[in-house]
Amino acid sequence: MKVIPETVAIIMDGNGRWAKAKGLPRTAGHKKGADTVRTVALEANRLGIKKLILYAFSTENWKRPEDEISYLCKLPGIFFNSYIKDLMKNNIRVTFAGELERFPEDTQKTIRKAVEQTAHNTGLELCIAINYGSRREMILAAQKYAQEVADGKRANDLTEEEFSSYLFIPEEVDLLIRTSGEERISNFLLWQIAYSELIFDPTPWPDFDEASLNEALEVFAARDRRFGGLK
Ligand code: V0D
Repeated sequence: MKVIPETVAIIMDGNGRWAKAKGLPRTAGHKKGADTVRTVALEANRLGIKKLILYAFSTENWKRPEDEISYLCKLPGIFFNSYIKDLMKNNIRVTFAGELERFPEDTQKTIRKAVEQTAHNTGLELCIAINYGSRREMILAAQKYAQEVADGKRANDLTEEEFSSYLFIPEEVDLLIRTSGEERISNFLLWQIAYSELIFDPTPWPDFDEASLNEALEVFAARDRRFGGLK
């Protein structure tokens, strides 16, 4: 049993609700939510977590009002201008998972630049899932595998481990946290959470902090992880 999980994923829910409760526009919730990304990434890095996967934008989010989408597309830039120094100083590496191509060219550029600038950092991997959907991820993996088979690859020996390598995110997730009280997975990491501990925290994402993360890690450490077998 790992006391500190290697891979932690978080569904960062509740930004809009947090803003509404304060009489602010939803975008204010997203901005505060981006500050929380920094806070939680620094704490995860300090604790020795290897990979933190954050669900920032789903394939469903394109249905939101245009002005909200346009603000969300600016957030990677706002985030990096504010925090690239902190990320470098703390040896944090940024990666992303999802289909970047649907974002505006300048948003894509900003994200690629952040990935490049932090590529040699050896601390926490901060993986931002944007325009990500788990079923879509599995379809793309199957298509890529099928293409390789069509090109002559042997097809009769696909293992779980090999299939994982075709996904955006190949790692098993040890702990999945969803903030703001909803108890659903919402098409996030369906393959990767096969043996995860799941924690639903009522705190809206903008109010989540170091203490909230440490509380979740305590619950994680206290649970039996039996993998469906004997201890
Ligand atoms: C809004 C709360 C950081 C959830 C967090 C494009 C939703 C703040 C990024 C980010 C978003 C993205 C890519 C990257 C580095 C940072 C981000 C989006 C939304 C949607 F390489 N926060 N953040 N991206 N929110």
